Amino acid sequence: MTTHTVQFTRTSKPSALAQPSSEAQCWSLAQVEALFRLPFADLLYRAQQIHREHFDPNAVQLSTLLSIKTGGCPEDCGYCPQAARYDTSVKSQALMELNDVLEAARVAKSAGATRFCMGAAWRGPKQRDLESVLTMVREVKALGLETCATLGMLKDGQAEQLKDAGLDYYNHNLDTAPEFYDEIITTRDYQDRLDTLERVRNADLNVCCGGIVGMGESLNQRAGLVAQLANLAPYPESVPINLLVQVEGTPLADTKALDPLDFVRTIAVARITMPMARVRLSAGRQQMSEAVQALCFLAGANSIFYGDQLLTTGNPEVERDRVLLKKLGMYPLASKT
Ligand code: SAM
Ligand code: DTB
Ligand code: SF4
Repeated sequence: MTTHTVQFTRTSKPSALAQPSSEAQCWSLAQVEALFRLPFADLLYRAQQIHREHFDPNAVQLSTLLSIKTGGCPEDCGYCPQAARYDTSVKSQALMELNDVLEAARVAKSAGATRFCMGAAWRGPKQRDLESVLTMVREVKALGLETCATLGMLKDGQAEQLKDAGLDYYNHNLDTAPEFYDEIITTRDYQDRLDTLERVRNADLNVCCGGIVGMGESLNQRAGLVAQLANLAPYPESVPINLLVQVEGTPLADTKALDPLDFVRTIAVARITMPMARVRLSAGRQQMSEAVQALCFLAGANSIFYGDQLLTTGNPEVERDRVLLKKLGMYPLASKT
């Protein structure tokens, strides 16, 4: 009989982000890959145990997204419908007016979201644009919502300005493993992403950082992404795991679809390697059956994007999600205000 053994010990090694290395913990790629190769039931059992040690397994955190500036992006991320260079159906839209953002935030809050995430299709924010976003952050926060922003790469001092305005989380994804990265994006490198994450961490903002699976990466590369995330020191508070949304006109539109069970495995491995993080079942839910989503919750996902729209693509309707959560006996995490 074949036995599958996985060492759950974490060995000491310096981390990617500057941290006191003696304290830093590290997952080896082999350890993470071994988790992916566990029998499905053993993997989910392990993930469940860890999940239940740290969280109410029936509570799910709800974040609503709003694209505050859409399309026309100069970057070449191969998955993204907002890159100017790809011919997609996305219509560009300049930075939204404050009042329209606040109206969307009010709707999100009254639907039950606790966090509002504002996304902009920028390489990074110009100071003038950042100032408009700072006002949005202040006012969304004043509505009693947690605030999150994803604006691209940050320069020195910008994370501090966001923190001072009341931002709770900054989302910036590693997207994939370093070894696969160059096949997806060439206009910024992996180190640029790590640098922005370091700025976010140093400004005492919560880090929201995850990636996309189903882009044609190998199992080893999927493990490489999770190892990178888990070895950030400390690992992110929030980890969005996105399933590629295949959008016509993008280079990745015709990628072979990932086996849904491999997506569930990715959630489970993220849960095991980052026990206290909120692991978000992110993009790709509209294409996913309820049964697969239920498996993701069993695997340790405890957050979703909630609202009919992601940034430019669809998400399950609010009412459908309410029904799903009720069917599963799950409930939204309550707002703190
Ligand atoms: N422009 C900023 C940036 O790239 O940092 C912020 C917005 S960008 C759209 C945020 C994240 O959305 C990307 O890093 C990627 O992980 C995710 N994303 C974009 N298009 C996607 C797609 N088609 N499927 C799944 N995730 C996607
Ligand atoms: C994240 O990890 N996923 C979200 C959010 N962070 C910004 C974005 C998903 C975008 C899916 C494609 C779209 O709607 O444009
Ligand atoms: Fe631009 Fe962000 Fe899309 Fe990349 S993911 S093309 S940076 S909007």
